[in-house]
Amino acid sequence: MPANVRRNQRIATVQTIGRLWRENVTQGHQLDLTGLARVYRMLRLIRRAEERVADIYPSDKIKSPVHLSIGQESAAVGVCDALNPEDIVSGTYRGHATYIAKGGDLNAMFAELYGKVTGCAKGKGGSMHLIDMAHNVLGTSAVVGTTIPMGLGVALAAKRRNQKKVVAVFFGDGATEEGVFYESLNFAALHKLPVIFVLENNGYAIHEPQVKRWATDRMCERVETYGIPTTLVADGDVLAIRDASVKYADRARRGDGPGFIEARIYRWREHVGPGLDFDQGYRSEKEFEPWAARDDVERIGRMLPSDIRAKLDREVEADVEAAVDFAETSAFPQLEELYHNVLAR
Ligand SMILES: Cc1ncc(C[n+]2csc(CCOP(=O)(O)OP(=O)(O)O)c2C)c(N)n1
Ligand SMILES: [Mg+2]
Repeated sequence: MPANVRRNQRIATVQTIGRLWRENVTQGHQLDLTGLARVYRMLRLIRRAEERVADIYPSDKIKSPVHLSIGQESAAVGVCDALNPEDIVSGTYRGHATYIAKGGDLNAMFAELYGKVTGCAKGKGGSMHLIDMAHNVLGTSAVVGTTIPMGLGVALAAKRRNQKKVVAVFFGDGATEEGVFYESLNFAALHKLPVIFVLENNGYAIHEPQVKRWATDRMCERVETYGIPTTLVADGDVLAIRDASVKYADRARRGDGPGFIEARIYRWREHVGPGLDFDQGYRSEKEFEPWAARDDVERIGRMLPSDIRAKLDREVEADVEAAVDFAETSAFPQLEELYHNVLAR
């Protein structure tokens, strides 16, 4: 092929990708008042639950390390609000938000963090290993990237059984550097699996910024080449994330295969632990300011009539305090629990 034809083809490809890219930048969408109230309540519940975790943490009553999603709630809430109860989520060690947004039992989550026998993993898993199969929360994992293929396996089973279930697979920007991420994209696209890939892009893998790890930040373009439609939500808008999730859940249920959402969001607290870490030198408070100013918990809260918002806030406080009480008053596991639900050869 002559060089000028090859060059023109290359330009056409770049232009097509550019157009797709622009179309995928969503603008934010409307919900009725009931829907807004539901979304706000969930955002607020996750925020307050994690703020309580952060308060309690220094007392050493919480026995496991905690990776908080404070500031990142919109990804889990936007996606899970678009799912049905029988749909499934596969999440990461930064999984409190995913677990709560999918309807995971809050009492059992707090009890798990306290290491109590009433915890969702009987006190043996801690914060990074939340599970609630009654609400279709698959077990989360500390091993980066692993819950992507696990989610795909469940999606493959659901498809073979013709169950019309959708699996939302959550992962961080660091997880996209694992080879299994790309294998999973290809496998899901090839077999038209009912998956929503949800990249929670907070710009960091521990302390390493994305600019030092990725040659370009155009992840959606890369994913499009697998034949998967994508949506970039560059400001983490919960309503735009919800809208994309509705679209991809419908598509997946029709049998047309996976969709991909990149939600750019910001982790407000340290990578692991309850504190702020702007004194660590790897990121600046200035970078955080615009994210704090457009906090979705506040933004969505302001869309509600103040009496409705106040009532929801009271309910949330009661739910969180009940969960803390439940954890505090539950028993630790008996010693023999060490031998239950353990695989040994
Ligand atoms: C396979 C594997 N490699 C490395 C680690 C160490 N590790 C723990 S968290 C993390 C960063 C992951 O970053 P990202 O996926 O962006 O998630 P985030 O913590 O930002 O939510 C790494 C490398 C791990 N747990 N598992
Ligand atoms: Mg990250």
